[in-house]
Amino acid sequence: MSLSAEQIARYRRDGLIHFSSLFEDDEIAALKAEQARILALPLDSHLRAASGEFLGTTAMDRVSPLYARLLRDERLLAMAEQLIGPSLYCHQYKIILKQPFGTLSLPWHQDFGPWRHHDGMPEPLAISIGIYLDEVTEFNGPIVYIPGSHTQGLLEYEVIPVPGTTPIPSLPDATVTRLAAEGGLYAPKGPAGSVTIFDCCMAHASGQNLSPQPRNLIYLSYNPVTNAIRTPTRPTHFASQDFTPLRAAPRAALLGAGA
Ligand SMILES: O=C(O)CCC(=O)C(=O)O
Repeated sequence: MSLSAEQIARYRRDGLIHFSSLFEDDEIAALKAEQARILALPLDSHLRAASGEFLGTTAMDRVSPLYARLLRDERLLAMAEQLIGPSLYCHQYKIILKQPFGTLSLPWHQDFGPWRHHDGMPEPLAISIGIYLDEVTEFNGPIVYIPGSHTQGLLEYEVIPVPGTTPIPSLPDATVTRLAAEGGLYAPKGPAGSVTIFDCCMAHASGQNLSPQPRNLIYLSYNPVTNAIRTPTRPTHFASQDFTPLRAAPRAALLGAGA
């Protein structure tokens, strides 16, 4: 799958692009079944709140051939290469779980904040791709973005603790107020299988899931090998140190070889 010139121009302007139903129902069903299997494994790479609430998991490619293939899926990798160039590796791979009536909320931040602060990523060249495992509605804690905020580069931040994960360099209210006055707020909603691609300097946040429905999302973050992290301080399941470039696998391969 490749992006049109118009889509690329929109991405450069807004810092994100959203596709409804990019993945088929059978692909999402397989990824959800495999997610349940991964979450049942006793792994240090899981993310949990002190209360025991399950918040997510990371580095799924280490324990799941299906999730390893997803990283190489030509639909994702081809679009990423159009946007940030060839020779990409995966810096971070995670599933964020928003349980029904769950407490997880994420403060306003740019992904490049933690990647620079904790991992020593040199330049803000990476992108993230969110894949919806569930329908995302206004009720179950959608991510809220500020279109155009990526053009500001890395903004001044305050590092604040967040349950279940490493502290997040977060944007002060005054910064968010200014950015939102310029770009507005945008929360892409859509069925399972939808995909949002966003720049690592995009300001975003999300609130709690108020609904009885889960909101589980896969995130994979591609970074050029030439921009590999220099001074990692976190375990590798938060910030990979395998800088081998990913080679695209055909779409049919995703479900072709079993879990
Ligand atoms: O899934 C979400 O609601 C937000 C996740 C996020 O912003 C992050 O993990 O950096």
